[in-house]
Amino acid sequence: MLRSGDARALARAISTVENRSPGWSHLLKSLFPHTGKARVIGITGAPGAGKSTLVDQLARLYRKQDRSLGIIAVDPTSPYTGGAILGDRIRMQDHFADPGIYIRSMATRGSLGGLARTTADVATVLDASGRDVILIETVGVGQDEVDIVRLADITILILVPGMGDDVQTIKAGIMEIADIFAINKSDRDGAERVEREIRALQSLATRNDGWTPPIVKTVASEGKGIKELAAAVAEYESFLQKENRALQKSVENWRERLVEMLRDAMLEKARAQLGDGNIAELARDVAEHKRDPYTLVEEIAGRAEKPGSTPPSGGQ
Ligand SMILES: Nc1nc2c(ncn2[C@@H]2O[C@H](COP(=O)(O)OP(=O)(O)OP(=O)(O)O)[C@@H](O)[C@H]2O)c(=O)[nH]1
Ligand SMILES: [Mg+2]
Repeated sequence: MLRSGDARALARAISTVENRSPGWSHLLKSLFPHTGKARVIGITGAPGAGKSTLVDQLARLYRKQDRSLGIIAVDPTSPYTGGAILGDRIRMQDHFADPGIYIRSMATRGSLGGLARTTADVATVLDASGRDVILIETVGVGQDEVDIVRLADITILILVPGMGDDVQTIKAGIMEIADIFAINKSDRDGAERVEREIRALQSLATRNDGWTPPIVKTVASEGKGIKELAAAVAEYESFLQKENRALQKSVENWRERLVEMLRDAMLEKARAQLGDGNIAELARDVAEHKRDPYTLVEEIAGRAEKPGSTPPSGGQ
């Protein structure tokens, strides 16, 4: 059902992994062999940069090429634009009647298992359902967002003119992650300046893979520059196809994600050993110097390895 692209089956599967309902891990295990075919495009940028508008335009273009889409909007409610989800809904309403597009908003910060992991799992479900392209919209600021970007085969970083020294303040990490720059709201003054700043930064450091991220000017609200942006995406796609780069990138992404998944799993085991009350008790012991934290952590980690063991007791 899911793999035939049925929208209701898809919604059910996504809810299952999102809420960690019974069977979620079995579901993901059975879906994984059917993944890896979708092209995952991350679209990131400051609140209000025009991410949703751009996603909407890209979606339109890809639909014209008869490619099916999954769209994940990660945490679109920012403190700056409170009504963003509603706005997104209205804007994307055109697509609602189109079974070739499935849109999911993930609005809860600190959702079960962490935002990045849940987003990864939702993307897995969409991929297995046979979507050709998955667009992930995320505000590019925190660590979670950087992690989400790691899911993507291709990352588009949106900058807008008139944000002063925006480019300088963008974290180096985010800058490195951008495969393509879009200067949106290019109908405003200052687009050239932003472009010059990006070029200046690019001249300072070359990427290991030798790719120089192209810079595309867009006016998403008017649909301008979208074709050029899609062309830049296609160009990067063909760059990735050469010399096994797609696989290399995927290996790098999985290295991070595996560590992340392991950390979560280990922590869950340790937590199960402890219980919430107990950790407060132990924290008190350490604060009062009744115990040293190094031995304590070794003990807990050791116990988590052996199922059925008892949690360490509080101090005397
Ligand atoms: N002038 C101008 N306005 C634009 C352009 N693109 C988007 N906008 C407007 O900018 C506002 C924010 O656009 P969104 O697409 O919601 O931005 P966003 O980055 O998704 O916002 P959040 O999800 O809240 O972070 C909307 O009012 C858009 O109509 C553009 O190219 N030029
Ligand atoms: Mg948005």
